[in-house]
Amino acid sequence: MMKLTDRDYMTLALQMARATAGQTSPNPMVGAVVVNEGAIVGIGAHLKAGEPHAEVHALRMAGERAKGATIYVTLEPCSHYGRTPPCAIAIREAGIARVVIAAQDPNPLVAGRGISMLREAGIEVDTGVLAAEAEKLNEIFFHFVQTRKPFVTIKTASTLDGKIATVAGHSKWITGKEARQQVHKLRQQSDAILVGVNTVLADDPALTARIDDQETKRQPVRIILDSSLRIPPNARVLTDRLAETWIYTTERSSPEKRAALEQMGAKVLVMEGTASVPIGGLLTSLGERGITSLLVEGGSAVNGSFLQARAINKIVSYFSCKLVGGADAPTPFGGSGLAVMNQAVELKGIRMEQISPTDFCIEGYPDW
Ligand code: AOF
Ligand code: ZN
Repeated sequence: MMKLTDRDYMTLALQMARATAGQTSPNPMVGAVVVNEGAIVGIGAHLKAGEPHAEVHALRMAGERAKGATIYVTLEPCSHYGRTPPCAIAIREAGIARVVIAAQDPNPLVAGRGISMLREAGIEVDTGVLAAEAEKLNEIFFHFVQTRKPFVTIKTASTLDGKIATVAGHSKWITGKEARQQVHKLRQQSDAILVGVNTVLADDPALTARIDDQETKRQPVRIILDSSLRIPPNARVLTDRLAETWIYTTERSSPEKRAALEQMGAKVLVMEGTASVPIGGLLTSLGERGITSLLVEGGSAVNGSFLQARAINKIVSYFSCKLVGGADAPTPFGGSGLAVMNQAVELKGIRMEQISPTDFCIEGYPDW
């Protein structure tokens, strides 16, 4: 049989980690593989926050065969007592001889301590195998654990001529079924999803994650920006009870309306000393409430304010090859815009995919 390399085993560990997308927040996705004399004797993934870490599942499966074995882990084994005891100790106690790690854990509680604990125990440690892949996989966790603010993804869907609706305000549908299905997967993998009240007034969206028309088990929190509380009481996000709804408002809104909305089960958060909800303060508040990822679905004004605040980590843009024209038809990013092209925000790490015969997706990371 062909001998597998460190990269091959790490690829397997990364695949298991990737398969848990949308179920581990606020924890990272992590996979582990235990190999003894060329045989895989244990595999595991971290399935859910509060449950055992990937290494523990893999070591339990390996049992006695972990002695003298190599463990491949996509993230540095932890060194702290969190909801579970340190994986570095579990690895030492299991008699593992060598640990191969993809990425270092940026969690300030770990940050290299897991690696030094293992080395102090006389275990051989190699790091950096497929590190870039492992860091990209956990881009949300890496961002949140270092900033305590959610990783912000702006999703847009426009016609080839850059419109998100017609001049008459029609927007159903710009992209086809395949692209819309991808968006539901994005929603399902986000802790929260955000729109402005204008989108609620115009479309009355449910803002839930649906796969094959079925609401998924885990639903993102629905965040509405509504500085004067114009949201109508019969809006779906208030009446359907399919997910939590948090409304960010300002002192301009009436206390009676706030009370009525809370009565309906919504959470109303009032930002003080400001006429509109400030994006920086919003992100701090969401981070404090444990939201690690935020999917912004616009419209134009809301997206424009995230752009103005330079508060975008990733853009996922769908384009459908059709034209609607119209000088007044809205585009994905409103606001005052830039005057000079050489000030444009460029994206890096671009990925492009054709989703269907007519639809494309381009994603990238603003280089602020
Ligand atoms: C690992 N393996 O599979 C995961 C790790 O609250 P706890 O005890 O689950 O700890 C969560 C932290 O542990 C998390 O923030 C991250 O630093 C690390 N996650 N570490 O060794 C794993 N999921
Ligand atoms: Zn751990």
